[in-house]
Amino acid sequence: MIKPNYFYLMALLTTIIGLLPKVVSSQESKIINPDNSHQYFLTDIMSWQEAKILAEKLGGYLVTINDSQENEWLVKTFIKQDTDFLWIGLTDFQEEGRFIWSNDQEVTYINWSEGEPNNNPLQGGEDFAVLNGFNNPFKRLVGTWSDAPEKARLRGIVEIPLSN
Ligand SMILES: [Ca+2]
Ligand SMILES: [Ca+2]
Repeated sequence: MIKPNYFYLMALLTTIIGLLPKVVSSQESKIINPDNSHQYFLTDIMSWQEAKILAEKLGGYLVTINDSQENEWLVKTFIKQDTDFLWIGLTDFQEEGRFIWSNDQEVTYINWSEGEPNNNPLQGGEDFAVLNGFNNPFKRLVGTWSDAPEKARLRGIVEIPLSN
């Protein structure tokens, strides 16, 4: 069942949460993926664009998922029972229907949910990809991807390659 007001409600809730003092920064808990030795962490709740800018400031990028192994590791590591969606680096913001990684890496693997990306017109279009968690309201399979609207406020997955 489609809930068109979901993202609006999430944005409202996020605004309220944003007014509360932050106790712990999620940036403090970076995790290393043994397959590629890259560091990953979750941002606080924010827009895709804000998460992208934060990732780049920290020497990384919004996660690029290059194969099924990386996708599975991300699910195992970052998806909890209450996770709805997490931002990933894929976007068709520049050209509708042509999804690219925001750091210009080649798209070598995709894992869209059935029926996605749908650029949902009820959301005013959708140009920013998410990794679906257990609590996603559209009942997408956990670990598959959907496109979501710019107005959504979510945590994002940042990937930082080794610097040495
Ligand atoms: Ca789109
Ligand atoms: Ca969608």
